[in-house]
Amino acid sequence: MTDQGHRIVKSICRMCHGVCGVNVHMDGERVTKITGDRDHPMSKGYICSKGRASVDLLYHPDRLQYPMRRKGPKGANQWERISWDEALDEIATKLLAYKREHGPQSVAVATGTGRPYMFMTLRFVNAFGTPNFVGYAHACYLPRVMASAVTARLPIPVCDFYGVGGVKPACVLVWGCNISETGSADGLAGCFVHHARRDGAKLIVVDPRRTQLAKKSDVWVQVRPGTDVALALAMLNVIIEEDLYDHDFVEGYTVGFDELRARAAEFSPARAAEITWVPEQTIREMARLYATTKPACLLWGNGLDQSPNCFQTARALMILRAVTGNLDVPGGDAFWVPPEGVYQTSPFLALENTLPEMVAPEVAVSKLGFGDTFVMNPGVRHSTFYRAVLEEKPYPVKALILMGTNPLLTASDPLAGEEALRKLEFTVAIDMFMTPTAQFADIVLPAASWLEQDDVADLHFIWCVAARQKVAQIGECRDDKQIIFDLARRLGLEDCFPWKDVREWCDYVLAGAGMDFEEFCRVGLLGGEMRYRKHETDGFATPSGKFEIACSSLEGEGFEAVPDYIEPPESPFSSPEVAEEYPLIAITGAKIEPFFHTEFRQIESQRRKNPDPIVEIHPEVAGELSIEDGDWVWVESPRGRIRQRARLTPDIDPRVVSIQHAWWFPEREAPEYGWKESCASLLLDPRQADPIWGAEAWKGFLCRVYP
Ligand SMILES: Nc1nc2c(c(=O)[nH]1)N[C@H]1C(S)=C(S)[C@@H](COP(=O)(O)OP(=O)(O)OC[C@H]3O[C@@H](n4cnc5c(=O)[nH]c(N)nc54)[C@H](O)[C@@H]3O)O[C@H]1N2
Ligand SMILES: Nc1nc2c(c(=O)[nH]1)N[C@H]1C(S)=C(S)[C@@H](COP(=O)(O)OP(=O)(O)OC[C@H]3O[C@@H](n4cnc5c(=O)[nH]c(N)nc54)[C@H](O)[C@@H]3O)O[C@H]1N2
Ligand code: SF4
Ligand SMILES: [Mo]
Repeated sequence: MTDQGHRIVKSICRMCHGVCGVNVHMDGERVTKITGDRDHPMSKGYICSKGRASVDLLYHPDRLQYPMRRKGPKGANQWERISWDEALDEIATKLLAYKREHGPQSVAVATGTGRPYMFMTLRFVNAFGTPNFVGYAHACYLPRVMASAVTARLPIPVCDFYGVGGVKPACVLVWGCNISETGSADGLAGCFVHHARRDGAKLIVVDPRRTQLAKKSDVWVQVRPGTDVALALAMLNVIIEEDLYDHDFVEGYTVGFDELRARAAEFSPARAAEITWVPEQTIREMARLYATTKPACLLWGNGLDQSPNCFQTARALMILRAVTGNLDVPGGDAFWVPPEGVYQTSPFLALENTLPEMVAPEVAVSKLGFGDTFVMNPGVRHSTFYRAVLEEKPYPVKALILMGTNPLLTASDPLAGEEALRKLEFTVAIDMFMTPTAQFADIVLPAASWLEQDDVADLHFIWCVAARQKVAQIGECRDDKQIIFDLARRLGLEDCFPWKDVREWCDYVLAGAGMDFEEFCRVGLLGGEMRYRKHETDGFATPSGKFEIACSSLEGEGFEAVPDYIEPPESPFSSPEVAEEYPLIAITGAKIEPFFHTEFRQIESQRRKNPDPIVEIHPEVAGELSIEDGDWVWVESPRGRIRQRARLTPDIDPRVVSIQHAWWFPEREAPEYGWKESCASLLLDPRQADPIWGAEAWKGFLCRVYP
């Protein structure tokens, strides 16, 4: 592949959650372009615009390149360059002093979405001894992981699009997931749904918006936001009444089917049609199509996570998979077998690796936390954290480490967040760019992008690990894993972090598989040996030994053992007085292809595709409100008001609007970069939460729109 200095390095993109195999084109030491790798089994050549823009990110002039210390007042954007040693020594000295004087819980760590170093962050938090791990566990993915865990004691099931068992899905039910824009949501490359469709699979899409996939579907189910569990229960009603369920699986491997039958009987398609706004006939049609087309897989997404029904919705979808006999069968929803001997670092598989071996029992996560009462959820919500800082209850919080997160733009209660950030004594931000949140830091550390990292990329619950290779070095940027090693050494935590550098760590991960990182880079990928229908030999590791349709751990905590529906607390039905003033249902944060949450707005190729924040609204409603396509409009909830541009589209329910999230304008003036103008966080209410999980209604609250 070498030709006058031109060479290609195989790697795994990480501009999103990253499963795409790519060719990194190098001219000498310089990365010139990224292309899809046709030979890669994870993505078969697919690449999106973000993947291609990796080069622009890598060499972006606004990248943070050196550690910096704040010199002026907080938020004045005055910084001085310092060395890594100075920065790390100062951080370690401060953290140790807080630990000594106020206990480890006075230091909190906040992380963003799952990133390659998540495992290390969890390990760090546990080793340091703080339970205060602030992040998006309440809003993203983990509820589905935990719902799978309490129901089946297995990792999250993943659609088996690959045909390793000799069969591919004949029906794909896509539920609250827009994988053609979100690319690789939840460890799966989006192209596979399109391939399945091309190969003739039936397609059902449950989404309040007519997405690209919905346009290609056999049945598009335009559900009212937040009511999915009622829809799932009505499907179960039809499936049970018409005897379309898998008797062998239900009788052999489950507990609680009778309770389910009784609950489903309460959700006739007629009743569910009133709740969900999905016509009765559509409910019957989707239930029959899904239950009778075998094998079927169910692709779920973030559309379910951010609702007061979040946890029970995920449970209900697990049950749908199980009673139709699609769990762990070829072409259905697989529980992948990870590659033999490879140390598991996917944070969700590795929860058990990170926690017990590290945590002193007296500081186990959530025992000392801030009083969030969501027993199933190990994370701390931002709103809870901000309140704890401001009120110093249940104890004072002194320091915060922000590891790759921009919560003022991506979590609720951002104005309280701003106050809390002003109040904290010491804040460290680790990021690739300066952000509105990082502006409140005392020390800022420059992080490496994926092209500057070596990694044994675990592809969530996919069947393989793949090599990501460091090909560049920008300024003094460091891989987050290395930053944690360097800090841990200074904090006396070498026992938990015995690795000198990232290479040594990668070798450790691979040792059980009998190779080192160098060899792994030559091999590129290590796959597991898939076994289907593992329950036939192993049963389920739940307390009952069965797949728990009626869930004993939920029942033990005083919750409904079988999924039930609750009306969202702010809705036309539960709060008609609010609906009078705020008549539209808002969903926020349907992800869009060019950006990753707050990221890439400074990259020209990406910004060009979506220069301004957009709210989608139906033309009929827009007409009544005298709003034209492209107009700047106010979007207001009982919490706040922002400005976005109206996009008129018939592809959304007239009673619903879809608001882009995470907006800021890096080109505008520091420290705020205009974030208070258009950011959806200002509209959210942390009190509208799932009683089991603490998920907030970021999809499905009330708003109004006006010129
Ligand atoms: N209203 C609303 N809000 C939402 C959502 C929604 O649907 N609606 N979605 C939510 C979801 S699902 C999630 S997961 C969260 C995500 O929330 P965040 O993770 O906070 O958002 P990002 O913008 O992805 O990342 C934050 C910062 O991390 C930096 N970063 C990126 N990669 C790295 C890295 O490798 N190392 C380091 N140190 N920094 C890095 C970026 O430059 C960026 O400044 O947002 C949530 N916010
Ligand atoms: N380009 C890009 N890719 C990303 C990200 C990104 O920011 N940009 N973020 C990454 C992250 S952290 C995540 S969590 C994933 C999320 O990726 P996905 O799982 O695809 O989730 P979303 O895009 O949040 O929402 C999916 C769909 O849910 C619909 N929806 C909204 N409310 C409801 C509801 O109440 N019920 C149902 N059934 N559907 C609803 C929305 O209209 C949307 O089309 O994407 C990842 N990939
Ligand atoms: S979908 Fe994600 S991993 Fe694939 S090319 Fe796009 S950004 Fe990279
Ligand atoms: Mo997410």
